Amino acid sequence: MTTTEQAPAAASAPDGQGGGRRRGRRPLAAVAGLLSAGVALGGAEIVAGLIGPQSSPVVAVGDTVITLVPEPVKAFAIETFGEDDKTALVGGTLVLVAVYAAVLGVLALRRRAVGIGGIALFGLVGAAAAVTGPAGGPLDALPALAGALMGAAALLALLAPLTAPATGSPHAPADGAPLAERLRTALGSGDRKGVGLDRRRFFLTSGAALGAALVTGGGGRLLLSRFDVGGARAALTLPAPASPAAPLPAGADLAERVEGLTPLFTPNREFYRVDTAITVPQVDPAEYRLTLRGMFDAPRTYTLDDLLGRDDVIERDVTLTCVSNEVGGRLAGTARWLGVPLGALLRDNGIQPGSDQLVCRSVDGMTIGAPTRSALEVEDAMLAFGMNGEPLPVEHGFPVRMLIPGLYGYVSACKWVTGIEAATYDAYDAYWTERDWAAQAPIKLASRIDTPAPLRRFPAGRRPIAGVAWAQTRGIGAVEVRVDDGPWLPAELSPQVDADLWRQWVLPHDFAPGSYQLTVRATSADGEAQTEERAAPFPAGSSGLHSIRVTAT
Ligand SMILES: Nc1nc2c(c(=O)[nH]1)N[C@H]1C(S)=C(S)[C@@H](COP(=O)(O)O)O[C@H]1N2
Ligand SMILES: [Mo]
Repeated sequence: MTTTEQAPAAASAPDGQGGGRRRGRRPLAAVAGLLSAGVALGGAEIVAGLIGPQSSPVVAVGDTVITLVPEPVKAFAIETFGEDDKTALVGGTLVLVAVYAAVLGVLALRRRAVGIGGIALFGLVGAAAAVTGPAGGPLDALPALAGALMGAAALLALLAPLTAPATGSPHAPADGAPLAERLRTALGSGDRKGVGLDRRRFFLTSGAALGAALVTGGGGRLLLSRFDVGGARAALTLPAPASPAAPLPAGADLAERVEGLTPLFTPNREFYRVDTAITVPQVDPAEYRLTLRGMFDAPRTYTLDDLLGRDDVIERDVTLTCVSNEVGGRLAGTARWLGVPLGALLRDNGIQPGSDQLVCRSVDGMTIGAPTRSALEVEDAMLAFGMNGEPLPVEHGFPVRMLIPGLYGYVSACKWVTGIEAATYDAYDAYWTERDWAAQAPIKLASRIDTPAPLRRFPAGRRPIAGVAWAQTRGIGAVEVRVDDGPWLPAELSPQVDADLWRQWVLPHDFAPGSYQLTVRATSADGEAQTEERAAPFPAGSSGLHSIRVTAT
């Protein structure tokens, strides 16, 4: 494309010094760029609202970015922002988009083609991300493309008042003029005062663009909310377990008497969440299918009712842990889960002995590779549909997720699971394996101090040191605490009811005024002592003792 219109004065004053009436055009052009991006995003959202959530370029691009960002960046994001990693990613992406749009606006002031080209590129990236997404189809290109068109139109309309021809240059492009110029002229053919900068018209157009962006964006979100499955989830009735969880003795939860100690069960709303989904996948329970394939004699497909209606439903207390959990970290939680025993279901379908890996697929395209052997042999491995007495929360995998006690979530706990393929490790690398995390990863024995908090100052006197420790499938045998270089002192433990459930520990201690280093270590019920050796979460989970400094005053 060729250069489009340029006001004569501006041509000789490339830095915007073309006289008072034109001063401040660049900031306005940047605003024009921003508003055009808003119109593009809003326009895309409202079209996506008609087609479906998978077609929203905003979401699709975010998901693609998550898939593409290198592991160290992802690890940094999870470490730094924790649960808010996705908010941070969306925020960061929006900042980038804003900078891109503002720069485009300024460039387009002089060369419309650059602006239009930049927006087209923006649209193509969005369309490509949506079409190639896990639930994407050709139709899903529409929102991004429509949004780009609207954004381009907005840009031309917004720039027109900034580059109205100077006095004595009646503007009438010939039929052969570049398309962008003719479009611009058509869109910007308002009152021409013969000055280079028509602020009034710019602000009117800006107001219209902002309104359009907000209305289409909000409307799109509203339309998309009809895909939410919260209502269907609330309407779901869970079956009673054929095999209930082991009963907990009264007073089992030490947090009832120790302030600051993690409760035995993590409320669903506080349960940590780690996944790569920008928007939480919405799976309609009526449409839900779990398809088994691969190395089975007679693989079946199950509806949710098939699973809910089985007569072997189990209820178990299991602590789930993320491989990204640092020593002393919070990426672990406990729930009472309800579901179908995984081993029984696999055997029902005639799982073949040659399979050593189950490739679990979720609606969002995630693949999680779990060891077939653990799925068959770990007691309490299950396909869960209930969590702490409720249907699985949507963000924790509604309607069905997998759980294999003793394995980190990334190699066992596939959320929104819709496919289980019996395969081999040789034949397939799952998502995290491709990113160099260990293909197999048992949860490491760990203990954590919850109270006092690190670096806390508190009045001298007697107070409890307390926390949690876990060694799923084996159970915790003992927890000991050391104050500075003193002896290891045994802590009191919450009752052992299920080896897959963490144990709380508490040790009251008399603190004289001073500064102390507190360290905790656990021993599993089968006699393994927690290692002092430090390991980072990558590639197979952190290790080392949790040690904190506190001050009694
Ligand atoms: N579909 C899907 N399932 C997933 C993940 C994911 O990104 N997508 N993350 C896994 C990881 S790394 C962990 S630690 C657990 C976390 O489960 P939670 O979010 O319910 O705590 O889910 C696992 N299942
Ligand atoms: Mo994880």
